[in-house]
Parts: sequence; C-alpha cells; structure tokens
Amino acid sequence: MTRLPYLKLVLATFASGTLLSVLLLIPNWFGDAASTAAPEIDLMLDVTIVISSYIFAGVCVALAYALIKWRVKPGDESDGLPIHGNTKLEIVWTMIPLLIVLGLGIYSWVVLDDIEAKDKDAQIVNVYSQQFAWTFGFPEQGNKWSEGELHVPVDRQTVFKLHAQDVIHSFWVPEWRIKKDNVPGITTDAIVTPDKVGHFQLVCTELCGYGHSTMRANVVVESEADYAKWVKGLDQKVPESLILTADQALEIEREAQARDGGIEGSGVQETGTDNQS
Ligand SMILES: [Cu+2]
Repeated sequence: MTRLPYLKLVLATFASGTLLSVLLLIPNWFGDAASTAAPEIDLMLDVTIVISSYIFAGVCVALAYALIKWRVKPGDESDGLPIHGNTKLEIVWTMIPLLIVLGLGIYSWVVLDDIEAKDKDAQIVNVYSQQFAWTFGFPEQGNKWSEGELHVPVDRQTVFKLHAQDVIHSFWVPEWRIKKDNVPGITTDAIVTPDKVGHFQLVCTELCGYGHSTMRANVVVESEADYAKWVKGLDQKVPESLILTADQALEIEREAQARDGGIEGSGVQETGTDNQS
C-alpha cells in the first residue's frame, strides 16, 4: 500500500483554506453595526468562516487527490480493495468535528452570556407582533403604545419583551445583530444596547403569512432627552386584547370567567362575540 504524501496534502489544505478564508472575509456580510453586541457577534461569524474554510479545503484536497491518484486505468475491470474499515481513522474523524462543534458551542455560550447580561438601568419595552404589524408598549409610560414606530435611547440597555398574537414572528434589527422569535403563549426577551443614533428597520424574519415581507417597523435610536420627549407624547393605551394574548394562559382563564359569568348573569344565549378576540 502506498504511503500518502501527508506533508503535501496538509500544505495544500493550509494554502487553499487560507485563500478561501481571505476571500470570504472580504464581504461585509452584516452591514453597518449599531449595538454593543455587534463586534462580538461579527467576530464569532469570522471565526466560524475561517474554521469552515479550512474544513472545506481539507475535504476538497482529499477528494481531488483521490480522484487523480486512484482514477481507474483504461481497460481495468477489476474490483476495488475489500476494505472493512480503519478504527484509528474513524476515531480521528469523529473526534475532530466533535471538538470543533463543542468549542464553537462553548464560545457561543460565553458570547451570548455576555450579551444578555442585564444592566441595572435597563428599560423594558413590550413588543407585540401580529400578522403583519408591530406595535410597542412602553411600561415606564403606563404602557402607552406606538404603532409601527419604535423609539429607544442610545447607550442604554433595552429589554424587549416579545409577544406574538397569532403565529411565530421574529424580531430583528440587522444593525443590532440580535434576533429572537416571538412565540404565541410565551414571552421571550431580546436584550440590546444600541450604541449609534439613527434610523433603522425592524424586520420580521419568520415566514408568517402572505404579508410577511411587508412586516416592518421604523426604529429610531435617539438621545435620552429626545427619547423622553417622544415617550411623553404617546397618548394611546395598549388595547386590552393585545395585552391579554401576551399571556395566553391568563387570556383563556379570563375568557372562561367572562363567558360563564355572562351567561349566568344575563340569562341570554352566547352571541359569538368571542370571534372578535
Ligand atoms: Cu413575518
């Protein structure tokens, strides 16, 4: 059996992996950055790109070598060698991916932990999502609401409490990097510290129906003073139906109570007003 030219194969993998990494790191994949989480997440993406490039290069070099070296000779009709396996090789090609995946998993955990560390002066904003619109409630202002426009102060952590009224939606402002699903029946958190003033777009990134691609909202990041002024100007309360569906269990309980009480109390038949909720 011929010995493989290990050194050449390793060098070829290293050279093509490096070339691929450099090429893939040129595009600005995520665009502008506008939150404290962005540098960490972008670095993690770069690390993943580099690791993937070397793995891809290794696979291509091995494949190309095998194709050239063991290409069937013209007129050769014989069978290949009856190979049953190679325990050492199998251990190696199981352990390497395992270590890479575990390493990236631990790395992601550390990054996420850091990003989601809550600040003491964090403010809360309720985010209500439905086909195909976003509305926002500001608890510090009696949960007054804003439709289709979200304002947040710059350089202050905001915890977005995500609620879904119908199907799963997903909260994503590309410049903030953070993306989190809004799931009916539970409340999820997206924690962001915007660090750049400006106008951005909130995009729904979970296919939620025919109008999904239009499900956007304007995001304005502004100074603390401008934000305070804007929030004070809100005068509409979040409709009860939106708050109720934010906690499905509570809603079901209240509906049941209202229905029972209504029928017993008034002595009239149910008229199907439930359909409105
Ligand atoms: Cu959507």
